[in-house]
Amino acid sequence: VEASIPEPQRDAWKKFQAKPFVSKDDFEKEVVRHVETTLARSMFNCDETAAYAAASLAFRDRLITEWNRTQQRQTFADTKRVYYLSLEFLMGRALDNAMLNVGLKNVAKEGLSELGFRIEDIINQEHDAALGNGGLGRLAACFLDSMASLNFPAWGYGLRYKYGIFKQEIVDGYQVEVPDYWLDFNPWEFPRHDIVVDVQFYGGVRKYQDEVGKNVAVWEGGEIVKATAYDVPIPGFDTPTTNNMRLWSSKAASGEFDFQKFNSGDYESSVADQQRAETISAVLYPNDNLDRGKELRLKQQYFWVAASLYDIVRRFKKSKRAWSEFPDQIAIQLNDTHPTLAIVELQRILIDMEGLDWDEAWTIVTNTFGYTNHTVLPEALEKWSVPLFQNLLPRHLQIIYDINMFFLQSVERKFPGDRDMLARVSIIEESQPKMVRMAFLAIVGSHKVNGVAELHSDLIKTTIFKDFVKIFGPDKFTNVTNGITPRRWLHQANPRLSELIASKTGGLGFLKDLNVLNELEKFADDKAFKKEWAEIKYANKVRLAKYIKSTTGVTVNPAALFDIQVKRIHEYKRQQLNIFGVIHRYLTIKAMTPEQRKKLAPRVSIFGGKAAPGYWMAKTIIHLINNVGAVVNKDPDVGDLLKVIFLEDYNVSKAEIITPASDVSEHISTAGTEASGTSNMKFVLNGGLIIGTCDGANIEITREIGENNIFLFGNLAEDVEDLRHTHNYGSHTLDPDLVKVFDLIKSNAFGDAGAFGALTGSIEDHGDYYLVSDDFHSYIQTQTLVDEAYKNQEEWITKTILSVARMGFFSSDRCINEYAEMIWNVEPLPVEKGSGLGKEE
Ligand code: GP0
Repeated sequence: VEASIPEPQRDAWKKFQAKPFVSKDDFEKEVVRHVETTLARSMFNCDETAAYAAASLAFRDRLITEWNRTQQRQTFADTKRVYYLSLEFLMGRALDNAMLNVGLKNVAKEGLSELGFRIEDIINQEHDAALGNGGLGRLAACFLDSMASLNFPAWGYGLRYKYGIFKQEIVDGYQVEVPDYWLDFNPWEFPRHDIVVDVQFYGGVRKYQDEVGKNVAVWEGGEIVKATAYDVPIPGFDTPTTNNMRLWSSKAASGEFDFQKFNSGDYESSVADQQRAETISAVLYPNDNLDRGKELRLKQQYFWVAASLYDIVRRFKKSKRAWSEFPDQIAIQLNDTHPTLAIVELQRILIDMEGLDWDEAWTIVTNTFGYTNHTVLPEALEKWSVPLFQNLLPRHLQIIYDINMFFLQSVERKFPGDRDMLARVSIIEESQPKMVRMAFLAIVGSHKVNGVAELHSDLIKTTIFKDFVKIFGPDKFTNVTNGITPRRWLHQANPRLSELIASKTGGLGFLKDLNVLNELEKFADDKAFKKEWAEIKYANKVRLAKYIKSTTGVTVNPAALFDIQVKRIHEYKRQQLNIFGVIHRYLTIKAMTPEQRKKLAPRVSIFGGKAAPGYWMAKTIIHLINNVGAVVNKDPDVGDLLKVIFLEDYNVSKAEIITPASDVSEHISTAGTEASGTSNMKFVLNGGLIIGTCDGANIEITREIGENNIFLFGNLAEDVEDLRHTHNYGSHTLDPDLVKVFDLIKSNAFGDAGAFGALTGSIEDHGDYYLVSDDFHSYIQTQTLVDEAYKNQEEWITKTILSVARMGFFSSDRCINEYAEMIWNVEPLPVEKGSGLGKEE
């Protein structure tokens, strides 16, 4: 309150209020000002980096003005807010997105051109903000875009990693990891040195009864780490709403005990304390769909959760409402189990700090949280050892035990005498050592649990969370099928397609209501339209071909069929199936007569994706892909008929070039393993067909676009268990075509076969857990259908148009509306249009 300017002086403030630029001249003025003052340069030493910096600062000023207004508007309206807690936000680049969302990209383009720069070159200066591993982190980024675009009062909370996901280099066919130091120059964040939260670790708990006989627990001792807030503005598309992503950065608490050490001559150890504290937010763990149980990771989780909740509670307390109104004002969504400690932390704040009764507090807690599950893979389900917890967060462990006790008592009442049930659902696993099962804690502490595609949401109810459906009833479990933001994944990544669609559907409205794409159905057989459509695809392929040439040196023919699989490298995602298929194609081509070869559609198989540094098998797959490429790409018998490319360092900005250039893309996980997939949606939305298994969102994509427009293959999820059983206990004969592929590998055709022994062995000798052999025949057959279909370009183009026309459902706007209605119970805060928005559509 003291910081607020008194009424009589506010006129001066209003008079000199910052005004966001709208015109080209004003933009140029801002750029020049930033070059000449903020950056201390001039027209005589302004390179592209400086121009990028200045252009970004100009847009940042604009965003922050709207950010301020949005925050004031939301505070004033005092309606319910959403907090999206995610340990990953895979944002990619911000400048292009900001320009498009505020509708000033053309202004910037002309302005930059008058100042002597090409906008593409400037955009390309930006370092990706890569604070995520893959789908989960990118989903969080798409959700932020949608929440802002739909005017929801919503914040993202995350960690400000000094190092995002590593940069991948390929050296002699092997993946090498290089640290990604991205904060060198980051104009998109605002350090809030005034917003600092103390976070406690270690120590012990003292319990006593106060004068009135109430049990009191005091967590004391241990050490304090400071969390500083860094804010990143999130602009909505075609709306002034600019939301906030708040990322926390760690620092040692300087003060008494530091000072003591210093005075006692222990300077070195106080510096070491500082460094140890900074380690907390230093690096993103590079695992996708895998839990490693490292202590530092648990420290990260609590650090981020404690700071975020302190911030949320502080904001709530300013409103002076009763605690019981907390869930009416606040919805917190847990992106996977990583932030599950928030449940425990809120309970702790309410009972230990604010003096509420357990039951009263617990009602508030459970009504506040929702939990999103992203996987059924057992190796990805988080568990933390009890001794580790005991040491790091002693009070939280006690509260977890209490939560578990009350929960198990309620189960006992519902299912008297069912000891097995109690053991199965206990939040504490009775292993050696005991483990805290985070997913169970998340379920017990939330009012809704959702999966991310229909099949996945059904699977969690019938497998890993089956007992909880019996306990809480089926209504606690729901589905929100994932989506993607059409702003980044169509408008930004594929501007020409976006423009063509706009010209036929009456403007850019489809970017706000993706179902408008439906209007394209009537052009599916329109000659002229199809021609333009095909030209755009071709141009996007030319762009990718150039990129391939410049990064790998390999020349690919843009008229060939581009077959793309880009995602994290994982056995369950089955890049090995793809590369074995490629080898099979290679064998087929080699056996063909020149006449037969003429009839085959030339193909470029493109791979990209990172392997977790400790995931040996995934690295072996990358190695094999590269070695196959090295042989195939220079085989004169093959020529243009087959090229195999591995694109280094797949990330968001590269995805923006790759996605629009596919003819087919591969989404071929073992049925039942990929929770949703989201790149499948991106590819179809950009006019590519997909080859996929009946898994994740592929199933819903098929339902929407029609089964004639997708190449489905492989065993079904319901048969996977039996097949695995047969592999292990019955007879397991490999597919004969796959045997030929293995024979070629073993003949050292792709370098020393010893390097790939573990990979072929996992299929031949170790049960083929991911059903590569079982699906191989069906996969090869389907690839042949793709070849055939591609020859009929007229039909192919029609299929792609119809598919795009039917993709409206997969907008992340639809997801956010579903979350808002079914889980958060929040309303958007509408804004009058035109307040400071750009003039472009
Ligand atoms: C799921 F469990 N996902 C995990 C994880 O640790 N990391 C991750 O990215 C992904 C799923 O694999 C997904 O199917 C899904 O679409 C995404 O989370 C978002 O829900 C990959 O696309």
